[in-house]
Amino acid sequence: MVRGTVLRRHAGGYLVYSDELKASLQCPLRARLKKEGIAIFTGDHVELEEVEFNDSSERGTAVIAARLDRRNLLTQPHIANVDQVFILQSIHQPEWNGLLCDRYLVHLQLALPEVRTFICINKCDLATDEEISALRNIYESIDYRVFFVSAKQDVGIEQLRDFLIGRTSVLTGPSGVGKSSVLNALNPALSLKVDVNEELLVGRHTTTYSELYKMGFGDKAGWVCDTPGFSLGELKHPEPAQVAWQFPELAVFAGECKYGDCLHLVENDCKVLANMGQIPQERYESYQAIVAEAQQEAQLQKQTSQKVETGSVKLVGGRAGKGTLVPRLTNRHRAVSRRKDKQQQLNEVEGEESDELWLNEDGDDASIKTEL
Ligand SMILES: Nc1nc2c(ncn2[C@@H]2O[C@H](COP(=O)(O)OP(=O)(O)OP(=O)(O)O)[C@@H](O)[C@H]2O)c(=O)[nH]1
Ligand SMILES: [Mg+2]
Ligand SMILES: [Zn+2]
Repeated sequence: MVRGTVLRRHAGGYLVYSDELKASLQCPLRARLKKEGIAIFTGDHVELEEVEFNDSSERGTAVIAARLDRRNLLTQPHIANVDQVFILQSIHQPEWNGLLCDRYLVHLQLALPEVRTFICINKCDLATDEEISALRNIYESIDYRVFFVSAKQDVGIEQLRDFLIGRTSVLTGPSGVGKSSVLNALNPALSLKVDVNEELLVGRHTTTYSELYKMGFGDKAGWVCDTPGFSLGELKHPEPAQVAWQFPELAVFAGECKYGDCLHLVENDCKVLANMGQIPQERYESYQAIVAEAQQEAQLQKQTSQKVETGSVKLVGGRAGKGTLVPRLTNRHRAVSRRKDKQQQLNEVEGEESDELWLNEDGDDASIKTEL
C-alpha cells in the first residue's frame, strides 16, 4: 500500500505527494469514503491505490482509498497533522495590530494546545529599530519566540529556515502581511503568487487555498503550509473565563487569584490587578478586549437560546444569534428537510465537489476559490 501526504485540494480531488515514490499524484477520493463523509484536508496522510504514472516518474494519478489517523486538525485554516504554527503579521502595510496578533495567539493556542506557536513579524525593512525593539520587548518578555524578518530584503529568513527542518509548519495571518512572500524567500524556486501592489492597507486575498510545500532536502527537509489570509470575525469566541489562561503573563497570577470566578478586570484584591506592573499594558488591553468580545458572544447565545425555547420558532443559518428565526415546520415537513440537511452536510464536508476531475492545470476553479 502506497502512502502519501495531501498537499492541497485540486479540482474535484487532491494533489498528494508520496515520499516513497517521490511523485506528485492527482487523486480523486474513493466513492465509499465520500459516502461515509470522510473529509480530507491539506496535511492528511492517506493510503493510495491504482497508482499510474504520466509521462514521467514524478507525476501521475491514484485514488485515495483511506485516510490515516490524524495527529491533530486545525479547522481555521483547515490543516491536519500540524507540528508548529507561525502567526505572520507585518509591522507596516498593513499596520501592526497587537490585538489582532493576540487574538490569533488565543485562537491557535485553544485550537491546538499541544502545538507551539511562534510570532513572525515581516516587512521589517519598513520599520525603525525602535519600533522593532518595542515589539521584541513585549513578546520576548513573556517568552514568545519572535522572528523579525523582511521577505523583501532577505533578512531573518535563514533563522526561520532552521526552525522548519523535520516539522510540518503552518504560516497563518491576515491577507497582505507577506505569507507567500516569506515562503518565496525561504525557497525562491516556489515562485508563489504574491500581490503586486506594494502599498497595502488591507490584503487582497491573493492566496486562495492552503497548500503544503516541501522545503530543503534530505535531513534538512520540512513541510510548510501557505494559507489564505482569513478574518477572525467568524471564529468561535472562547468562554470569558478561558481567556486569562491563554495569556501566560496573566495566567501565573490568575492561578493565585483568591476569587474562583474572577475575570481579573475590577475586583479588589485580584492577584492579576495587584501585579499589573509585570504585565505589558498592550497585552492587558488585548486581554480586556478579548474578554469583552467573549462576554458579548455569551450574552447573545443566552438570549438566542431563551428565544428559541419560548417560541415556536427555530434558528436557521449562521452561528448562534446571527441566523434567522423561522416558524417550526410540521413533522411531515421536518422529515423531508432533515434528509436534505444530511445531504447538505455531506456536501459541505466534501466541499461541493465536481465529478469532473482536473478542470484545469492549476485547479483554480471557482468552487475551490469560494470555499477556502
Ligand atoms: N516592504 C515589504 N513588502 C513586502 C514584504 N513581504 C511582502 N511584501 C509585499 O506585501 C504584499 C503582500 O504579500 P503576499 O505575500 O501576497 O501576502 P500574503 O500574506 O500571502 O497575502 P494573502 O495571500 O492575500 O493572504 C506584496 O505586495 C509583497 O510584495 C517585505 O518584507 N517588505
Ligand atoms: Mg498569499
Ligand atoms: Zn482575579
